[in-house]
Amino acid sequence: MEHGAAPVAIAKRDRVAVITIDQPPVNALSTAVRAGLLDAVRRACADRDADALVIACAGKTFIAGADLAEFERPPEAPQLPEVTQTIEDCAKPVVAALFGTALGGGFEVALACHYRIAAPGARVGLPEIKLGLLPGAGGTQRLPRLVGFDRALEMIVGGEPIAAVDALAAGAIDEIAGDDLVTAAIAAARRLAGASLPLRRSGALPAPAVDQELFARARRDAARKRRGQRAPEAAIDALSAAARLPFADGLGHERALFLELRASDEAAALRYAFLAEREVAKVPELGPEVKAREVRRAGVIGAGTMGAGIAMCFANAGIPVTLLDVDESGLARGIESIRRNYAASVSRGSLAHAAMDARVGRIVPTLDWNSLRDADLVVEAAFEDLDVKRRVFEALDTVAKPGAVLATNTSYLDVATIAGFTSRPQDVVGMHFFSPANVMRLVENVRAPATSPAVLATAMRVGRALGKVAVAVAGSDGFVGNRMLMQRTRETFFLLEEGALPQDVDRALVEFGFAMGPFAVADLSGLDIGWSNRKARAHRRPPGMRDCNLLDQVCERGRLGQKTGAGWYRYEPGSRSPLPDTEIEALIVEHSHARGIERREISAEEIVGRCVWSMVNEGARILEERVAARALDIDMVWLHGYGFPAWRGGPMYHADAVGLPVVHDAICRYRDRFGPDFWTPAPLLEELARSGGRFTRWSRVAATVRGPS
Ligand code: T1G
Repeated sequence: MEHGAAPVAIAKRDRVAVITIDQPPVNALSTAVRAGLLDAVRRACADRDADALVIACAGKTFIAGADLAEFERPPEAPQLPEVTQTIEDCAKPVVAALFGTALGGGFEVALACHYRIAAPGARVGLPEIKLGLLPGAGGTQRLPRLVGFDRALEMIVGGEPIAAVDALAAGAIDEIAGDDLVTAAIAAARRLAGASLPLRRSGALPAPAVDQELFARARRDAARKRRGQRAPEAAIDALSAAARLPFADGLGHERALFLELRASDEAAALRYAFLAEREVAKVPELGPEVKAREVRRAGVIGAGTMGAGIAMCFANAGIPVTLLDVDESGLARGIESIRRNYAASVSRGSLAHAAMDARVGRIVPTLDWNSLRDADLVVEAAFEDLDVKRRVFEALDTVAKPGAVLATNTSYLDVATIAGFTSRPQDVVGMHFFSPANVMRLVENVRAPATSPAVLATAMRVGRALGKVAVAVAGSDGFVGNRMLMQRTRETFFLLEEGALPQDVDRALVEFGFAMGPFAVADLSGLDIGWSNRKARAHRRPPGMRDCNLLDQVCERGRLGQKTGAGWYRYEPGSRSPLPDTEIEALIVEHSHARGIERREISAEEIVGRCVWSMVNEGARILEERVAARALDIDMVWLHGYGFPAWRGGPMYHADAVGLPVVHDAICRYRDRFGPDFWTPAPLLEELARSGGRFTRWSRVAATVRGPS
């Protein structure tokens, strides 16, 4: 589209007015697009030489929704409901030509049209819930009239787009086109104009009969799955209004709920998270001159849980991968776990059998190091021991081709040291995946001092190609995620010895919004991981510094979590539900007594405060030390790797939203109570709290994603 050109154009074909929106990158419904579309529809409706209208888009997708950039200011006229109502009321047939992703307001425009035709690969949906919103231009009123309330609840409260073929089966669209979508849309418009097909206005259709119990069930589900979030409840409210109220009243009810959510902190945080997920891919230090290397073939060393999961990531992305292990039975176990994983997806219906075969076919198991000769990138996922890493990278250095990127999946060891085991440290980078690697979306890409910009750029691009949220960080003990996690873990143990129990800490953090509490998560992944880490780090603890060894005591009793039937909780045979255990309570109370600690009632507020602010304070240090360049890098690590609630934006965004002076004061109170060892405010936090600054607006490079207003 020519710069400054109107984003909406009309062209007549065969007496059909074809209205084309052209607003890269995703034809978002900016004020200019809404105004242009409204004007075009009005003109075409009044045009004697046009018998029908087609609404189409140029570029890579049909309208992908409202323009999120406009949400920082009050809604401007014309508002979308005026546009959709004008389309629906048009006396001439209006056909929507859908391709790419017709989402949110874009799909609401389509629902207001009299006929929807889609390209075979199109996807349609109302994902507003993921942005803390609900459809605000008729989606909750028109969709159930087309697909029924069951499906409408699933699409709106679930927020997942559906494929064209499913949308056709559900009645959300009317036809799937062949190759030429716009021509097929014009043909449909002509048919409608020729009155050979009934003109259907979705708003005029009767709302299907529905048992209100359906909405009650949906509310219970939302309260369980989306605790603390307002949007799901509001969406269900709007849908139940569609069942009870006349169309126009339902629209009014929907709009009022939409405007309430539009102004909410939850929506602002989710918008930040959406834009930050895109911004995190743009690493400030990697200018356009830095070219990533091509990765057509990959290698993975180590067929254990992580290695097998990483190999699946490459296979899922269509990249052939050689999976090497030094142990034949280990390799066999790895391949077997991969097959089992895919078979489970096939039996759940989330993967076709043919796709499973194709993916398994892309993974080539081997015991022969020479098989890695052709790999453009190799990820090492061997046992977390420096000596093992040395042997692996020395061997890899002899077989990998020049220019290959050598990545290590270490989660705690120093990437620079590992790079030093090779003759090409500039080609070594950390790619820290999270377990299960084929599920967790986060990859921390760790640059060591010698890592070349092209190698970091390659790791970033591969991360995106694997469908991951790749975050560039610098080497540091625990990188970003684990470094902050260590602060929280420390506080959770101190809280136990001061008066809390595992279920108290977990309940408080779950109420705060985490999917699971730290003690339940530890039991799930196995306490021996944390225990061996504690032992490996014992020599680093300064003498006299407060330490709590409750984890050691629990593990020494053979309680390693779910896999041993007991850890911080006990588990009934075959059950994963954590049950408070009197044996653990007795152990903790005895421990406090032995330490001369008088146990006290600890509020959920204190539990959350100490767990979250200890992380935020460390996050400030991470920014000061350039381990992360921006607050959004830290927030994306925690949203996509550690289950921080997205509707709070991330730890750094959350601190900004609460107010840094408040956070600073809380940390000072903890310092005064527990001492400066762990609770000295980071200089950056002090400076920003004093100057009225914000983490999300602070970075050594200009901030591009706005924090809380
Ligand atoms: N508004 C503004 N910018 C947007 C945008 C939007 N809705 N969607 C994407 N972008 C930008 C994005 O930031 C990036 O910018 C570029 O487009 C490419 O995006 C009234 C209120 C469409 C599936 O939730 O899910 O309608 O980084 O990297 O992987 O009821 O973007 O290049 O500068 O993601 O190909 C509902 C959101 C809005 C859809 C494309 N709509 N978008 O994915 O590219 S609420 C959504 C997406 C609403 C109404 C309500 C995806 C995509 P930059 P990308 P992609």
